[in-house]
Amino acid sequence: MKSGFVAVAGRPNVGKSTLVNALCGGKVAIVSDKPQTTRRRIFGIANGPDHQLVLADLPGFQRPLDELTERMQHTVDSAFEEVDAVLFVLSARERIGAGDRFIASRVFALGVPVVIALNKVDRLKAGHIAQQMTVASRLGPFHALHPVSAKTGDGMGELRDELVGLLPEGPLYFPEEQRTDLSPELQVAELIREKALWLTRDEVPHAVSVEVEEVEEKVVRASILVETESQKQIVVGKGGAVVKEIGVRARPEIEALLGHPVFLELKVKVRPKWRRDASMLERLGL
Ligand SMILES: Nc1nc2c(ncn2[C@@H]2O[C@H](COP(=O)(O)OP(=O)(O)O)[C@@H](O)[C@H]2O)c(=O)[nH]1
Ligand SMILES: [Mg+2]
Repeated sequence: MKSGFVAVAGRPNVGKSTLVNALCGGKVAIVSDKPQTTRRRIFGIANGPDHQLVLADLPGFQRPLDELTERMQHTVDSAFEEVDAVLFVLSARERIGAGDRFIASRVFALGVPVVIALNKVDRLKAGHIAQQMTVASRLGPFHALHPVSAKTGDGMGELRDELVGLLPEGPLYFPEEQRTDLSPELQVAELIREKALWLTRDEVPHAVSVEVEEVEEKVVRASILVETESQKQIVVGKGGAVVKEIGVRARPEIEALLGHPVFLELKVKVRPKWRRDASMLERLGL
């Protein structure tokens, strides 16, 4: 039995969470086109007949701006302390530049094998992919470099085999049927937040958090927290249209997660400066 931990690093939006989901064969981490979607460390667990690969999906490296981002950066730093390998994700669709080199300087200093995944190669021309692979290969002494598409699944089998090959002999860290370390309540909260992220923009996504109050047999009660009255108006929408749409999109996924139908009761609440409030962050599990 081979088992171990692999930290996932890379700039915001390169597809880290999408990759973790693809490797785990199901949704463990929420995905959006907004930066800072991933706020906490999430373990995605990929089980095979002879292995357990635990992937740590992480917030992006960033300069801390407030208590929330400070905690996020601490999460990232401590996650790298004891891993068997790093999966360094790049986007083939964007220029590989200073942001990637900054992360490279950190991951190549860890002293564990670094596997580079050049993601988002779907619909890119072979020449363009080759060019990006050359640029990627200059980032540091990588162990392997895989062009992949987390979206189409292209190259993912090879990437998974590569990572499993780097794991030591070890025990099962999680029960085989478990795909993430998040509690059902936190998974529900994340699913709701994902829908809120897709339906809002500008500063609103950064100001949104979700607190699940109750997961009962038939009812899930949750609050969407924002920082100001005007953000609340946006998230509620005209005649409640936006919060309703969040519910319409989140409910089927919550039902799939819990395995039964539920009534989803969503409220939108103003919690001024929750991102700077240590006790609020504790309550949200951040
Ligand atoms: N075309 C394409 N888009 C992708 C791929 N992987 C992720 N994305 C998109 O990139 C955006 C950011 O993905 P996400 O996983 O949240 O990135 P993260 O911030 O690195 O975790 C989302 O809109 C994804 O749908 C891919 O392989 N191909
Ligand atoms: Mg993410």
